[in-house]
Amino acid sequence: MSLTLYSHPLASFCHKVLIALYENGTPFHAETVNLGDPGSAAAHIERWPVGKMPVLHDAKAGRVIAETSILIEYLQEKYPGPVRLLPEAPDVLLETRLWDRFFDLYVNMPMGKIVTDRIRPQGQGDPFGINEAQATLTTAYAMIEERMATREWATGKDFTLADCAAAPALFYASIVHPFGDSQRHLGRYHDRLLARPSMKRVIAGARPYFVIFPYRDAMPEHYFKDDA
Ligand SMILES: N[C@@H](CCC(=O)N[C@@H](CS)C(=O)NCC(=O)O)C(=O)O
Repeated sequence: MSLTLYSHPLASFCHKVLIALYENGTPFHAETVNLGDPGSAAAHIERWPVGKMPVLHDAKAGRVIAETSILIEYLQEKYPGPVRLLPEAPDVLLETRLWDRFFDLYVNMPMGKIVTDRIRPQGQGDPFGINEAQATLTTAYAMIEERMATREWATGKDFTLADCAAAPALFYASIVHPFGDSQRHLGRYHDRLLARPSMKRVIAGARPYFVIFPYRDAMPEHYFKDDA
């Protein structure tokens, strides 16, 4: 098998790429990176010195590819499947890239800030940064609510890279910063993302690790069950 994905089953950015791989039935081998283990962390830094996950190794091409959006574009280019995640039409492609950036930067990142603040050493939390992250999520939710009033997926009728980014970002964000009761379009979009078979498969792989999720106490109980 040519492709190895170095990732962690709980990590939202890893989920984004797993969704892309599952959507197209792309064969790959998953290797778990444990940044808490010095050996595993050192090996990962060797692959990609900034230490972020996921990273893809393509043995056939003899190269390492990092950054989720680039990685999904690489998969489409080199290992295409039935689901075209980066649309062909230039205007839709631009829209897809914009909303991919949006979900990464204004949903996934602030969500991650809130989650990781909980596991900082005692007295070293960042309340100012957390307030900023909460405010960013509030703004992002309002924008998604408006957008999803007229769309099935983030850029229209087709599932794209932007939805790969949205699914894990909104899954965890909805736990740490719940949607407003009136945000029905956002809620329904989230439901559609969770019902997507690729996302169901990602959740099934993450489920055994939910017990170590820092906001485990805020996670709806049904996520711990097989049919979630
Ligand atoms: N911009 C990066 C973000 C990747 C990222 O932040 N991954 C998280 C896991 S969800 C990570 O590696 N965290 C470990 C760390 O920051 O030490 C991408 O799209 O690949």
